[in-house]
Amino acid sequence: PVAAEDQKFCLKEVLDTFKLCLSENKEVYLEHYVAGWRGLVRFLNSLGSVFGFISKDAVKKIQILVAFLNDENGSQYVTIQSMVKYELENELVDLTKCGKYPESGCRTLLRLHRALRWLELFLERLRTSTEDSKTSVMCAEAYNESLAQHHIWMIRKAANLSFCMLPGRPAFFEVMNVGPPEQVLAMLGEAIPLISEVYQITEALYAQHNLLDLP
Ligand code: 1Q0
Repeated sequence: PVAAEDQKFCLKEVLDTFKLCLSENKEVYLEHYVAGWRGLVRFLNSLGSVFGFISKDAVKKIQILVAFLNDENGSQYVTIQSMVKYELENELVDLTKCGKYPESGCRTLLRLHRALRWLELFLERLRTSTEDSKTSVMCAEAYNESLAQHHIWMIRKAANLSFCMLPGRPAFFEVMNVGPPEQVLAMLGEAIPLISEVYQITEALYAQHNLLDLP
């Protein structure tokens, strides 16, 4: 059998997964959130092994969250909201410095949450780009505006180096596997507001509970 990470990427599938993330009362389902990231990792893997250090970290974080979901307390992890409530009430989060819970659901999800902001910024640049725009520049700008602020110098350096290896815009659109560029742009127009809403809801939740700087 082919591992999920090796299946051919299709942007539409990832979009559909992020659509499933939001419940009626605007809670975020962890299962679908994680599935969305799995799809993105699949895309990243199809771009080549230079991005291996990025996808490895993402996979590790996905696995930590999936383990919580499959654990006996899995029902507490159905939504990000219930996870935050459960972990805080049971003091399962290191709030100020690393201690007993270096891999809490809250701190692990925060890393992916910050990366989601990068994704939103990057996709917005892609959507408004022109034929001669450089994916590497768009990616670096989005990164430096968001995720980079949370990374140590060495990671920033490695990340910015790897961006130079991104395929150009036409090849990039090709890998998305959506169809001609017009369709890619339309799909992005649909995806970005969704991703943005999931981001905003999580951001507000984390801000409300003072969790935006978890070590
Ligand atoms: C397309 C190029 C992808 C560029 C991804 C930008 C993010 C760069 C991040 C590089 C850092 C990775 C190394 C590990 C960092 C960790 O130290 C850090 C913090 O965790 P911790 O435990 O040390 O406190 N981890 C993170 O910040 C998490 C980073 C997760 C990044 C997940 C990126 C998944 C990539 C997806 C590709 C999407 C392509 C978009 C186009 C598709 C259209 C929908």
